[in-house]
Amino acid sequence: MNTISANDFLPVEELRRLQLEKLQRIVAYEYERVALFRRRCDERGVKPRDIVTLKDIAKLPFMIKTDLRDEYPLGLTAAPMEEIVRFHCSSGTTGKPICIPNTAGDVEVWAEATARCLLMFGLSAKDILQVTYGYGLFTGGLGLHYGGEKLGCAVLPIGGGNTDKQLMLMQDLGVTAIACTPSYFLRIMDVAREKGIDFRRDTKLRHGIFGAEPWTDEMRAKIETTTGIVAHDIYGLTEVSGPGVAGSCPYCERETPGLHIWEDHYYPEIIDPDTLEPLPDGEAGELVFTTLDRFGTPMVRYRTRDLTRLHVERCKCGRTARVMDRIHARSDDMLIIHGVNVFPSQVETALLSVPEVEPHYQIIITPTDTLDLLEIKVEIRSESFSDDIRALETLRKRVFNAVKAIIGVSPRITLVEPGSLPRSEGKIKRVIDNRRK
Ligand code: DLL
Repeated sequence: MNTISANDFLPVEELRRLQLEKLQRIVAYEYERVALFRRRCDERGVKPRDIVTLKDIAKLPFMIKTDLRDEYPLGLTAAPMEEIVRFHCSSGTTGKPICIPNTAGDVEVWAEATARCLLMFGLSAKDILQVTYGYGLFTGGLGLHYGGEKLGCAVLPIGGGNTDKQLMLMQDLGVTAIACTPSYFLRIMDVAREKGIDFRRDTKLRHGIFGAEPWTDEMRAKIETTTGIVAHDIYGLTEVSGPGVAGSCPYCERETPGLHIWEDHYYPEIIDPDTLEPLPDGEAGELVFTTLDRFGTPMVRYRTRDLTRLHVERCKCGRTARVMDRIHARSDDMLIIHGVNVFPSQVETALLSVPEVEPHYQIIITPTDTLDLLEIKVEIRSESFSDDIRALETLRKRVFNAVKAIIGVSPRITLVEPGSLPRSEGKIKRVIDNRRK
């Protein structure tokens, strides 16, 4: 057994004991250092000493994304700045991002969790790992980078874009594994086809490490049959660390392989998103995490909004970490486009910054063979409506820039006549996501 994965196989009782110890430690730490958490615990009349069993976690308050936005930038930071070594950020529900400071220990635990995924996928120090996730505030690039290095892989930190160069280096260096969003890999497959590159014949690629956005079993099958690689699913979120919180088990005998959650670091619960009551293993609901080993910004009962189910039965591979279903849906309105988290409210904020357009708009996402198309239809104000094509094109570009600056994804902007978009007397349907059909 590799020392990185020693905790994968802990007997269940030992794992539960370890989790309880760590839970008690992190709750006491958070209570002492984070005012919002302390206030919410006090309002419920719960003290750290009330956490006597793992079930007592249900006494604690939840955290949600808007808490991170409201406490932006550092209100939930528990460690002093001299212990913080890195910030990561992710989209908030409006223009401001959420900000997660990490200590050196947090980065180390996260690298270990990601390395455990890679090891389970079948990678080793012999592999060359091309990291095509974005480097920077997004956790994908640096997360896979540190995880790959921890396992001893030779990491190629190329980041996203420049598909020709991706393929050239993949071939020249004999890359054996690539980590990127599944949608970007489809783009790589397309460019390879145009260039006459056959993955089986012309590359050494064997593993794809895909995540950051939902992807279907059909897409997995298409990738595997076209390229001959094994497509692994890696899951995670910025608030809890980044990629590597869970990974799909290649030994799983289900048709759709489940993902082991590294529960010695990230304690999972499933709750009913309406009643907020905990649900037993086997029932579908919203995934909630408590970070057991993070000290920069610990999260206690963080509501991910991702919908899934924890399996009742243990996995055949012998790992005791519980398994969850792949994530296909969320309980909020967050959209993931090209791996980037986008809230409709951000689009609205951007549109409202352009005085010539009305706050009547529609967001339409359409799958294509490669990257999904994000179209925003927006009505022009009647005073600004004209037949002057040049003026309209200038306005379209301004709207494009305003939206791109906030959401970070390039939309196709379609300006439409005043009054032409549907109106509603009830709840208006602004998002048409054709990927869900
Ligand atoms: O997407 C971290 C990540 C990077 C995961 C690279 C995997 C690979 P955020 O930007 O904070 O972090 O977005 C987190 O993305 O709550 C899910 O809704 C979605 N998501 C992440 N991984 C998967 C996956 C990164 N494998 C949000 N399948 C999460 C489905 C995923 N959805």
